[in-house]
Amino acid sequence: MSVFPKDFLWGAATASYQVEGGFDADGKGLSNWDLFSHLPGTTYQGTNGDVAVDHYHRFREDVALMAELGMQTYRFSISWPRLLPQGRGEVNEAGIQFYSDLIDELLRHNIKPMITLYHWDLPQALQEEFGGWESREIVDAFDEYARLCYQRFGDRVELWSTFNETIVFIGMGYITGAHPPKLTDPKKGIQACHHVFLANARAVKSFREMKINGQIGFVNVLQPNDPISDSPEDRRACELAEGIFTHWLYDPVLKGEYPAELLAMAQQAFGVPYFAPGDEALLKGNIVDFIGLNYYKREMVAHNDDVEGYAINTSGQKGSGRELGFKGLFKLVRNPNGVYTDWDWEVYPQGLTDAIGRIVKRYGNIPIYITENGLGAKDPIVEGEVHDQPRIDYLRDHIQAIGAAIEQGADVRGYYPWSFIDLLSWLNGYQKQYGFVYVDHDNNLARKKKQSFGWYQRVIASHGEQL
Ligand code: BGP
Repeated sequence: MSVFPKDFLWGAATASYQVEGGFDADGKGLSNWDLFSHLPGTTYQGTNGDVAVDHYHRFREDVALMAELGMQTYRFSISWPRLLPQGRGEVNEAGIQFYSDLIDELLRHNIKPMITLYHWDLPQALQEEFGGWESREIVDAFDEYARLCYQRFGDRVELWSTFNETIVFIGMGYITGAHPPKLTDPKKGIQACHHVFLANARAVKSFREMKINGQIGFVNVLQPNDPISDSPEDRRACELAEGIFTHWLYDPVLKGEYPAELLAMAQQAFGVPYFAPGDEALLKGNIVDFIGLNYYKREMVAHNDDVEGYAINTSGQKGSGRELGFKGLFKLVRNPNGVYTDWDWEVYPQGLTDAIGRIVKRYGNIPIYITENGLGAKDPIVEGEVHDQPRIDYLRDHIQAIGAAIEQGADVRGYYPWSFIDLLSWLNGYQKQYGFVYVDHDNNLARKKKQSFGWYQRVIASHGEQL
């Protein structure tokens, strides 16, 4: 008998900027990514999402493929500037219509939508007006946008999440500078992150005030960190990494407060986060209903007296990146016994079971959705067929790891592999493929089912028994 609960949902995920295209279609405003990706040297070979895989114009064909795959749920994000070209104020009805049609099409095929409100494409107008996440004004603007979405789609959509992976858009936007707004300013980053938590809390509050019939959650990176040795220095470094990468991002949305020791460290070193009157109560009073976990890899951690900075492998040439280090705090190091992808990500399914266990231990038995998980690879085409056996192996092992977590008592309610279709990888172009569906960029973006498509179809049909 299947270890997956009867109403466990099988799905897949995407995000607006990575699939939609139509960057200026039908009144859409520009996002921060529409500009950033056109700056020289920011993305792999200058790739961008202007056209992406044209899901904006082909969503009916894509939903038909989702239905054929047997998907029971689909996680996608809404492009904020498609609905509100200036970030607030005037509504673009054509943008509303697109998502409304997409939702109807999904429901017609019995596919439950899961909406992500913010998957990194900020209206550029708000970046220019007040510095985007750096300003407290963003909290009102986000709430206005969230309310608009609840009002227009809340009658048909039950599963919502406010943010995707705050550590990435804040960490890379404000600390490493690899995402917009391209800053390396931890002080601004920590305060911007605080505004994200406030915006989340306000949007959760509005969701409840408007009595939307559903659940609202927050999606985080799930990255288990393990010390490279048993030495007290490495263990301490690992605790710090776990604190910064995990507790800093999860505590405010699941406990309504920051981890105390780290909060004191940040306020001493940078004088932030600054709390205005009411912030504490807002965070405390608006805990999310579920947590979404995006799992790709674990990291090994060592104490660090020398390394500062890092280099990202965006080419898929093994070993071309350099692991992240914060001098005096910790560094990420390669596991000598580890198996790595071509982008130098460790493949470690056991880490998913372990990390879910750690979440349950710290936050209790909260509802969990695995909102992303997948293998980025260059899939070979052999005699016209897209062969992606390594992806099948990766997903099978991770589904088993979820099964193990469920057997240990975790309340995991659904699985959304990344991604439904090959799409734009933010910094790695179209060469880093994740999908069940291949897109032929040399043939009018024609869709083609991969080997993994038939495999996942059987997984869903057997409710996870036929792996
Ligand atoms: C997550 C993002 C996704 C997706 C995925 C794969 O961090 O939420 O949007 O891009 O990672 O990452 P990448 O495309 O860098 O391989």
